[in-house]
Amino acid sequence: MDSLKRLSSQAYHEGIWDALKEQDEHVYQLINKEYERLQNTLQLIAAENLCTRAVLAALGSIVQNKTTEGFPHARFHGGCDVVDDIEELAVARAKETFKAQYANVQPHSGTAANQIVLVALLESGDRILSLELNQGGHVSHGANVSFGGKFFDVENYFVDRQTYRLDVENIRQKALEFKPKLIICGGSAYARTIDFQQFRRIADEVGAYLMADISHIAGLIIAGAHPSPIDAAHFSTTSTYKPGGPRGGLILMGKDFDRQIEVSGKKTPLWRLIQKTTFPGVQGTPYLNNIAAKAIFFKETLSEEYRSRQFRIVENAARLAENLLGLGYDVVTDGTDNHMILINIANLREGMTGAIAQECLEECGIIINKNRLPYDTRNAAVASGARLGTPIVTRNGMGPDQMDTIAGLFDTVLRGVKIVSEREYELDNSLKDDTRRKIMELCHEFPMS
Ligand code: DSN
Repeated sequence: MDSLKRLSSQAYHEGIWDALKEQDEHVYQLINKEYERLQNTLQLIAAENLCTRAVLAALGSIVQNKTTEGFPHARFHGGCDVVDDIEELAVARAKETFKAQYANVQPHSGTAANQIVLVALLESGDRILSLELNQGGHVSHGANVSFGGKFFDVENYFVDRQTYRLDVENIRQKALEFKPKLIICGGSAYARTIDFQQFRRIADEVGAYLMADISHIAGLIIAGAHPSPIDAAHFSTTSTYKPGGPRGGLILMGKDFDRQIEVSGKKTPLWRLIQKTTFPGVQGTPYLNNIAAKAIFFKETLSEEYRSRQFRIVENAARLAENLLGLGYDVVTDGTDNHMILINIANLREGMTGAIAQECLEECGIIINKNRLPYDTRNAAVASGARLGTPIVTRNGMGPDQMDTIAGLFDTVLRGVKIVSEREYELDNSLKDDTRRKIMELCHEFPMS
C-alpha cells in the first residue's frame, strides 16, 4: 500500500505511475503492452478514438473515490462541493459544445444513456420502432437479446435492399402501422447522412418521441460535419469516447427539454424525468472522475484543431472508400458520408468472410472489425462484412496519401490470404512480415500522442 504521508495534489498524482509499477508489475506490464500495440499497429475500428493525456489524467485522479448520489446541490452524501462544481462545469460545457438546452453527463456509457431514455418514457410493453441491429442499428435499441427487447414491444425498420440506404417512406409506413411511442434513429454501422428532420416529421405524424443515438457521429456533429439532431430529436444520446473523450455516456436535449409529460397523473418536464430516471431510476453514484474527464473533453472540442479534424476524418474515410472501390471492393452504399466504411467483404473472393478478413489483417498489424451486413445470412461470429473507420489514423496525423497506402496494404493481404474455411486461413510468412513492417513504419511516422 501507498505509505506516503502528506503530499501536494500535484506530487500525489505524479506518483500514480510509479505506484502502479511498484505495487503490481503484472498489470503495469500489460498496460505497457497495450501502449505498444497501439503504437505499432493501425487502428481502423470505427467505434474507437484516442483521448488526450489531460483526459486520461482526470480519469486516473483522486476524484474517482467520491461517492454520492443525486445531482449538484441535491446529493445524498456530504463533501460534494468540489464534485458539484465539476459536474456543473461538465454540463455547461456539454451544452455549449452541442448547442443543447439540457445535458446529463451522468450515464456510465452510451448504452446506459439509451437505457435511461427508454425507461423514462416507456412502460413495460410500450412500442419502439428502431433500425434493426444487423442493418446498422445498435443492440441497445431494443434488440431481443437486450433489456429493451425483453421489456418492450419492438418493431424494426430496414435499409433499402438495393441501395442499402434508409428509406424514409418505408419508415413512415411502418410508423403509421405500428404506432410506436418511441422512434430511434442512429446506430453503429450506417455510413450515410441521417436526416433527423425527416425522422422528426414522422415522429410528429404518429405522436411518437424521437431519440437520436449519435454515438458514432457525435464528433462530426460538434464540428458541423454532419447535421445536428439536438433540436430535431426529443433526446440525443451518445457515448463520449467515440468522439474522442473518456468512456461514458451523455443525454442531450434541445428545444423540447421542458416539454411537459404526464407521469402517474402528474405533469413533469421531460428533462426532469430524465434526471429522475438516471438517479434513482437506473444508476447510483455517477463516475465523477469520468465527469471531470468529460468536462476536459468538451472544452477540447471547442478548439479549431478538434473541429477541423472532424472534417479530415470524413475526407480520409471518403478517400479510403474511393481507393477500395477502385480496387474492386463492394463498399456498401458505394462510399461514405461520415467516418465509417462498410464493405461486403464476402463479395471480394470465393469463401472470404468478415472473420477471416479481421483475423488475417490483424496478424499483419491492421485492426478492423468484422460486421454483419443488412440481409446478411452469416452469423455474427463469421459475418459477411468488414467495418473500417478513420478517427484514430486522422488523430495521429494521417491524410490522403496514407489512405492510399492503407488501401493498398489492406488489398494485398486480402488477395494474398489462402482461404481454408469460413474462419480458417493460411497466410504466407513473407506477406505477413512485409506488411507488418510497412504498417509499423507508417505507425512510427504518425505516432499516437
Ligand atoms: N457500438 C459498438 C460499436 O459500434 O462497435 C461499440 O460500442
